[in-house]
Amino acid sequence: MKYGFFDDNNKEYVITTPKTPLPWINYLGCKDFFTLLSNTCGGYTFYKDAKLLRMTRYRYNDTTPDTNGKYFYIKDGDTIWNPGWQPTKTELDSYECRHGIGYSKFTGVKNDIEAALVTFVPFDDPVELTKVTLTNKGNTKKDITLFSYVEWCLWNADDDMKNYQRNLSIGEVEVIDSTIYHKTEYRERRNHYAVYSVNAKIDGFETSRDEFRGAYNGPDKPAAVIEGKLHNTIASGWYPIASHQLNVSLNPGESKTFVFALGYVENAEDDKWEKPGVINKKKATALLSKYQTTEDFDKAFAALNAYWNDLLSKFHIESKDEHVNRMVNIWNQYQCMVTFNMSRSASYYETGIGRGMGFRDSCQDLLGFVHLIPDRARERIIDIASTQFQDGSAYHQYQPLTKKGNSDIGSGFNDDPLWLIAGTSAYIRETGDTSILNETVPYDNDMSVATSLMEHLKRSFDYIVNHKGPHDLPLIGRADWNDCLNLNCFSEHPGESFQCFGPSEGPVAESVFIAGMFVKYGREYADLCKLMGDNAEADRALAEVDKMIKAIEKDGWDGEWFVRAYDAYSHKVGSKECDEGQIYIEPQGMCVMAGVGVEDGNAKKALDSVKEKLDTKYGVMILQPAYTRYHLELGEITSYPPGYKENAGIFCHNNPWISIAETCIGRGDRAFEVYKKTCPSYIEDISEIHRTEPYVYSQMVAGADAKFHGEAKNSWLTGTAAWTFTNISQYILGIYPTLEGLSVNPCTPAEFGDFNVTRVYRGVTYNIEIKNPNKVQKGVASLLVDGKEIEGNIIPFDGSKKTVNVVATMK
Ligand code: BGC
Ligand code: IFM
Repeated sequence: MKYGFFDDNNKEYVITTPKTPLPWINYLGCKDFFTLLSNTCGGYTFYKDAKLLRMTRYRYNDTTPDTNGKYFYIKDGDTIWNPGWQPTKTELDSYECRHGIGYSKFTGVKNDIEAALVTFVPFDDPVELTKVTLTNKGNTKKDITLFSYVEWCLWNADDDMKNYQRNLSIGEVEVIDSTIYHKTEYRERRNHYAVYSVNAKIDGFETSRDEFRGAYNGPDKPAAVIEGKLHNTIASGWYPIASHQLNVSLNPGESKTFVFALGYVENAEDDKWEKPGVINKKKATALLSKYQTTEDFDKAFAALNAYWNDLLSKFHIESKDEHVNRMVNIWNQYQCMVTFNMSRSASYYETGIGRGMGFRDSCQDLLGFVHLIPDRARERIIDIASTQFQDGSAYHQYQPLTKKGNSDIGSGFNDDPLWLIAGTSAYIRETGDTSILNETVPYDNDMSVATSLMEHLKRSFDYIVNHKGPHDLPLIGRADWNDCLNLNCFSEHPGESFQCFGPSEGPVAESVFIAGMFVKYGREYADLCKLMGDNAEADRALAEVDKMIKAIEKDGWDGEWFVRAYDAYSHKVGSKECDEGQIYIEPQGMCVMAGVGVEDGNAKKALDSVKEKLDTKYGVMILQPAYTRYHLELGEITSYPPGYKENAGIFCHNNPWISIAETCIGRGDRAFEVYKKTCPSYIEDISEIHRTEPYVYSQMVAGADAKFHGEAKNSWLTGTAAWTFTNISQYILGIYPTLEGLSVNPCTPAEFGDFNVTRVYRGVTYNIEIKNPNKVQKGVASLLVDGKEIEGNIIPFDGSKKTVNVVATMK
């Protein structure tokens, strides 16, 4: 069952009922100012950091879900309603929500009044703009009242939820003409405030939530809206809000348009006060003056669309598969941008107050983002590397505003260092910009101990070399990619997941997954060394990689698949010797992607085992059989009920690893089968089972052991976005950036047919035509570059050209 449809021409998903199984959201904002916005107008806004600079309030675990947002109420006689249905939930005569790329549109109709909202964040200003157009579709004159509504968050979203004894006394607002200022905390050391304004003379305002709603009403029955009149109260403490009242008369067929602006303003220290105690509002006035008319709004909206069209044109496919076209050209790339911006901080499943930027997460997000805006990827790599420790290990997370490592979580996840190599290598393969390797980058943000980025990568590499266990495999530390595989955490408090009460790094527990990573990214590190002319270091690295391959072959192979790990007692994890958790997905994907077992047939065996033991119709599960009880020696992974999350859920993130691994052994049919199973567009028809948004990936789909097999959770902020884009664009479609130039080597299903890709690479546009006359799955018979046949798959980069025309014919 569907709750809407894709409108590919407009790059939108059109939701046709507000009653989606879960809130289906969109992200507004490209850089610093962000809004999460659901299909019923729920959500919140923040500047840079969802924890520290939260502008509007959201309510977690609320009994009526998703009832705080930026709402517009309309009072039409005795009827009060919202164009996005929530929070009054007055039945609408018609409803539509269009989530587009960086914007959303809502159209609600009730009793002949149509209210159309368009909302977005211009790409270069910290402001959310909403154009509200009210139209009288009937035959009689209408006198209605429009009310806006936002509830301010008192900036630090964490404190805002907990520190009532203080917070209920600190709220401060000011109203000048049609602009409502939220000034809470400005009087101390803060330098920022928020504004909510409309480009028309208002008929009233409200800044006290209790006045607006009535002390015991919910947002569905606000007393002032029912009364039809705001009380012009200036809030003092309690719960400050911002609401405008506009009385609107509409003749039959007439429309009126208003532009609302919700902005963030930051004053420099010496520019904070106009006179003692009076906030300097110059910047706010300047910001708002840019968006005073419908024309201003339309111009900024057109600029945003042009910006996105340009970004998305960097990779464009035309094939006969509409799902692939749509996901590759629009939604997958869009989600990559969102994950790049948010890491794992703010979604409808991440509160924005817990995790900030993940070290491994952000490094992986780069893989799907780097082709879009390489300069931002460059800056991000430096930020991430700046949180690394001198021994090569890393803070697991850092805060987006301060860019400092999060010491509450600390370090000890032994895969983290290698992801820095992965991200940097992807950046250099994309851009050819080796100057980044010479950048001076601090450790733990301390410039006095800075080195080149290249040295950071060496320390990443050597962290693994220097932390091996009894089988010469990498020590796992607190966990590897699988945060919940806590082999050194003998928790005395089993309920308290993720807290490592034992030693953070035991000398015994080892990870075959990190071993696979080391082979893959160790080779990429060696390639970078060679590129920088350090052949001796490259040889040393490759020798270490060889040792690791031998260790995997000796103790990381279980006969039919790769072992997952060794626990702190040196017992195998993910082996046929185990009662539960006999096979895990991660080492099968990572080791084969690294090329381990490809020659001797073990790769094929491992992937066949994955198909036989882990596959379901909704995707490949992370492990089987599911753990039915808590295992102290395995940690949090066994705390989940069978079929959920890391305990045998379908973790979408590592499905593309299997798909990529299949392309490494040339099985395009199977690679694509795996791709399809979790691909949102392919499963749109089962939205009632899947439940999360059909236009983006979710982190997890419940596995075969779960009660709700096929139900997804945790949409948007997942490494799945970057890895599926990497998989489809670089491995299945086969357009892979190497250090020397673009490689063309597709691995598609036999029936996929011919296709064309436009790829902007280092400023050059490649028009690539791929023909598959004999319906093979892999192998390029001839590669014509601007009419000339070349040897091999790599088109040597030539920056003097503007466009390059390529014809690849498969065998
Ligand atoms: C996992 C969660 C786990 C968390 C630990 C995440 O990466 O997906 O399942 O609870 O780490 O806090
Ligand atoms: O690898 C992690 C990631 O860092 C956060 N989400 C879950 C993954 C698997 O545990």
